[in-house]
Amino acid sequence: MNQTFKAAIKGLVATAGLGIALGSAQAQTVLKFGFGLNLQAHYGVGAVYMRDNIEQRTGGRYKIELFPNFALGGEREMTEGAQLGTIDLVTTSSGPVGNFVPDTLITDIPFLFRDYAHARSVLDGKIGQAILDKCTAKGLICLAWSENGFRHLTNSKREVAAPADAKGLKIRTMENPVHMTAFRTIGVLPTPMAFPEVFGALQQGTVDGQENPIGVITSSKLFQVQKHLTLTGHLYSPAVTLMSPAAYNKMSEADRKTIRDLAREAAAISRKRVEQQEAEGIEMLRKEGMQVKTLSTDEKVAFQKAMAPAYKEFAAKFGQANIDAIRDAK
Ligand code: EAX
Repeated sequence: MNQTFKAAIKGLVATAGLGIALGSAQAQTVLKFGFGLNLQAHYGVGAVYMRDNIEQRTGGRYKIELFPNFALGGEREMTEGAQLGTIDLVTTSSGPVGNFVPDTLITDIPFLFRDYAHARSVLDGKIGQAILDKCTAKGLICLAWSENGFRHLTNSKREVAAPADAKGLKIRTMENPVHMTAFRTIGVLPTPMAFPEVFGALQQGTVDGQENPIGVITSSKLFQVQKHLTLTGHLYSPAVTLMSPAAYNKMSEADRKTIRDLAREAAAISRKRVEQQEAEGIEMLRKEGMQVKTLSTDEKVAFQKAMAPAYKEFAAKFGQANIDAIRDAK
C-alpha cells in the first residue's frame, strides 16, 4: 500500500475517532453539593461516595462539586438555596427542614425512635417515603433519608443527671419548633440558632449548652467549649439528602433514578460512619477533658417523662395515630 493511501486512511480514522468522541461528550452538568461538617464526618463520606460515582453512573453527563463545612451557609440557608436553585444538592439534618416541609417535623419528636434499627426501618419504609414525597409540593426534591444520629446534651455549667439539673440552662437548639417545645417543657431556655454560630455562642457564653450527636460534637470540636456531656439520646436526628427541582427536572428519567439510588447508597455509608463516630467518639471526648455522664434506663426514662406534657401538643399537631404508627413500628 503506497504512503499517500496509508496517510489518507490514518486521517480518516483520526477524524472518525474525534467525531465519536465529540458526539458522546454531551455538555457535562456540574452539581453543587452543600453540607455541614468536614469530609470525614457522616455527611461528608456520603457526599464523597456520590461525587466519586455519579460520572460513571450517568455516562459522564453529571459531575458533583463538594462544598463541605457549611461553606454554602447553615442548613436552613442551604435548603433555601435548593428551593431557589442556587444550590443543586444538600444533605441537612431534618432540624430546619420542618420550616419548609412541616410533615418532616414528626420525625423530630423526642424519644420517638427506640434505636437506630427502628429509625432506619421506619424512614426507609412506607412512612418515611410518604414524608419524603411531601417535599415536592414545597419546592424541594427529597431524594433519601440520611442520618445525623441520636442527640446528646452538653453544657459548660454543671453535670446534668436528671431533668431538674437542666432547669434554667440556656441551650442552643436547632431552628425546630418540636425541639424547642420539648426543651421548654423541662425548664430549659431554648435558643434556636444555625449551627455555624454555635461554637462562637458557646465560647462567649451566649448559651450554656447545646445538643447534638457524638459525630457532630467531635468533628466540630465542641469539647473545646463544653465541659459536660450527658448521654441523653433524647431524640433521633434524621438527615435528608435533597435536590433542587431546577436541577432535578432537567434530568432524564434514568439519571433521576441514578441520583436517587446514589443518595440511598450514600445514606448507608453515612449511617455506618455515625455508628463508628459514636463508638470511638465518647472515649475521645473523655480524653479531651469532657465529663461524660452515662444515664441508666430509669434516668433516661425520667427525661422522657419530664417531656411528656409536650406530647399533648405533638399529638394535636401530628395526630396520635401517626405518632403511634411510628412508635409501634417493628
Ligand atoms: O447537621 O444544627 C445542628 O445541630 C445539626 O445537628 C448539625 O448542623 C449537623
